Amino acid sequence: MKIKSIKANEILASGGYPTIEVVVSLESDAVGKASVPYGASAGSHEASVLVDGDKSRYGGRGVLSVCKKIEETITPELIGMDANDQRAIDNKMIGLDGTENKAALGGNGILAVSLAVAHAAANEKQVPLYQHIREVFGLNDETDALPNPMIVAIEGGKHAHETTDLQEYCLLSISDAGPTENIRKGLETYHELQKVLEEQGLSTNVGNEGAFAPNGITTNEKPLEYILSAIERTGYKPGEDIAISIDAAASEFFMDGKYNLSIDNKQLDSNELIAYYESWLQKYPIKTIEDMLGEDDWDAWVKLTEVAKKYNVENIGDDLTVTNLKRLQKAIDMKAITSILIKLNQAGSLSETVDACILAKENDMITVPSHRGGGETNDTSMVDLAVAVGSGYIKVGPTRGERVCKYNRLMEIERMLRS
Ligand code: 2PG
Ligand code: MG
Repeated sequence: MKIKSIKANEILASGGYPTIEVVVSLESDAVGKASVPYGASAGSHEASVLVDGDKSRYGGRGVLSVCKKIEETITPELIGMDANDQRAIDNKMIGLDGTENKAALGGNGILAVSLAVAHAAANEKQVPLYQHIREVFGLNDETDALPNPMIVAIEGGKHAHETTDLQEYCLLSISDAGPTENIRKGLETYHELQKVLEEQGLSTNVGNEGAFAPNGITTNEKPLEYILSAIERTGYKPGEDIAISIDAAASEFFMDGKYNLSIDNKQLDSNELIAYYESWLQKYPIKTIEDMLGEDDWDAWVKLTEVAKKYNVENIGDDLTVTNLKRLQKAIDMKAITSILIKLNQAGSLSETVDACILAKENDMITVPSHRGGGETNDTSMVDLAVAVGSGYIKVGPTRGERVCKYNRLMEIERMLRS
């Protein structure tokens, strides 16, 4: 399984800006290809997304210089290495980069190579990627319980204009029927939501992630009402078949020491915001909440976890923990979260991402691999990762090719496992 060649290409992500695709070929002629996404509301502690900065191309957001670094700096070191030894490959690149956040070679460049190597090795072995990941990282005890869909239904924040301050309101489709059926139930509810919004005179144009992004929505609570109504109208049991999850992406509306909920006309401190959220937990079938507080507001996170526990709600860290072992360990030590969002490109390599998932599971957390809001690609590695590590959910938007390919991959895996 020796690596023979590595090619890096500038391709387009769903946001219309470039990203990186890498093709790895082995001496056996097995080939692996992977591409990486970028976020719209990226946390400031994530692995770097390196771009050219050359304003004459894509406003500075080209990635040709990153492709060059892959071919000139990474490739010569990786040629001849064993593609099955994912940890050695990732450690080599981490060492070559030498910075805390992969600022030298780019988290985007390193991750694209890391994933393409994994795909090449899986192809060589003729096993699905999730099985290869299990084998490489010793995850063979994982059961075949598959993740359920967390379907973004209404989006605002940085993902759309003139909508909610909070970023995402999702349908958590959790019946015990398995992901294919749960995807169906979630999408039926999403389509009913369209009618609910139309009856309210709201537009049903979609945002970055292919979810509704209605302009002129009057409060940050309204989406919860609309979604609950859609669940009821579809005939599913709120909280049993379909629950609600929220991702506030609160760092985006934290300014000058206050959380600025502009459409509610409220400027709240952490305690007031937690009390406001608690009123929602009392009223709606909410099962998970994510990034409800700023990415460095640690003490408030601890308080929110205590509140969430009263309602059996999982408190998920995303910008807080950025799929980073050190920040996850801090969150564990402080009891700041109960579950964690997982994004491969926050970590910047497959090995580090799997390690974060393992640490989370050891601490009884649910892991939730997620798409990105800014620019996604048709790469579905995050789904195989979710299956490999036994994640509880995957978070993905409901429409658009780069989103539904993730659900299609999950359904394909379910068919493979059940046949
Ligand atoms: C999030 C993600 C994906 P972004 O915050 O969870 O939904 O958004 O990629 O913009 O950070
Ligand atoms: Mg988030």
